Amino acid sequence: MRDTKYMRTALRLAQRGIGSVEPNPAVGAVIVKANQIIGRGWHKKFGDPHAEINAIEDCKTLGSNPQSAVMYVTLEPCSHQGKTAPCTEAIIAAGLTKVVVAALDPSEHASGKGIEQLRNAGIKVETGLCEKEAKLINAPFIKFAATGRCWTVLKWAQTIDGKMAQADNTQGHQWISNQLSRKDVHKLRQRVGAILVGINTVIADDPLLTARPDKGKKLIRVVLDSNLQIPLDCKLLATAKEAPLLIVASQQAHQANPQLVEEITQTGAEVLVCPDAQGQSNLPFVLDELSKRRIAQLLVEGGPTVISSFLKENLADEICVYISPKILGGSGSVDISGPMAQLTAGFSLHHVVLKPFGDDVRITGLTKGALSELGL
Ligand code: AOF
Ligand code: ZN
Repeated sequence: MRDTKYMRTALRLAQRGIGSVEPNPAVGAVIVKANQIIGRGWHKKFGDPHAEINAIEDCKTLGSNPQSAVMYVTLEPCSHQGKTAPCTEAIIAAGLTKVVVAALDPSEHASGKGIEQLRNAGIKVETGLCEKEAKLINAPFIKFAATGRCWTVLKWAQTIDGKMAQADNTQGHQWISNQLSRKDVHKLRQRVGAILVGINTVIADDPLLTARPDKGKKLIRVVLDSNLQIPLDCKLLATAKEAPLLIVASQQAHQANPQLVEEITQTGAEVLVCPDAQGQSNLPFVLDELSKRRIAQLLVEGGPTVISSFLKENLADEICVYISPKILGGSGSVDISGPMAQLTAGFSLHHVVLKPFGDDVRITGLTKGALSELGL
């Protein structure tokens, strides 16, 4: 019982890093001696010291000695020299006698090596406590480390009657979700390495697709634009030198429009040519390409056709929907239920979390495919 309580504390600490540590994992650690927590730590920011190091440092700051204490850590400690020195060495040097680990790290540089090193040094290691919770916190990291394929999140906002926009947009852009929900979307953008939309979204909304406020994160902005219809005066192209932009075009459109390709490239954007898919979807190619570029997490922000394609092809891991308590009826347009009707079989989400944002409600959940990738 006590063990679980300490690990849950470490899990809560880990969560503080979400949005700042990616593509690395969010990790938490607590150090316990004589039934007292004597040090706490978590990984705060990409490139900064790991959770274990911060917990050992915290003991020192608080004037306690970690010698003969037990560490509860949410992920297997690293044993490799990365941006920081191996945590296993620090754990051994601090004189801890036991380490309780929630989830193993499936990365090539880890996968059991950290645990082996601790055991070889005579430290008792237990694994698997709160493993499910630990895997869920770091689901994108675990999938990417284990499979080399990026975790895909589909996000959209809709009214109760499934509308994603106002029919009349002569007044400029009118939002479906409220300001609190939109702020939350920017937190989600901080988590991911790339963000993807279809060309219709670019034409209708002229989005910027950056994470705001700017914390220095350079998301790759991806536009599915088979026929190269991107307006040359759009905000995405205007900012292509400041934030990476990838325009995904068909081979045919690329060959037929050399001048246009040149103009797009001149802005600083990259045109990625999809090999002729013979009428098949090009999404697997795009996901492969992003994974090759070490993108561990992709956010798909629509519109409805693109979202439905990811679902139809079983390429989504996580779904995040903001529902606004409105019924737009005839004054709404862009109906999510239209393209969704092409899904031959329905399905339910797993590990669902509901969260209110003012009057809006956010529903998040994982697909069955995601669960099997995580071994849950
Ligand atoms: C983290 N934070 O608290 C732990 C990690 O590039 P580095 O040196 O920061 O090492 C990153 C790897 O270290 C990461 O992929 C994971 O395997 C391991 N553990 N990483 O960022 C942490 N404990
Ligand atoms: Zn480490």
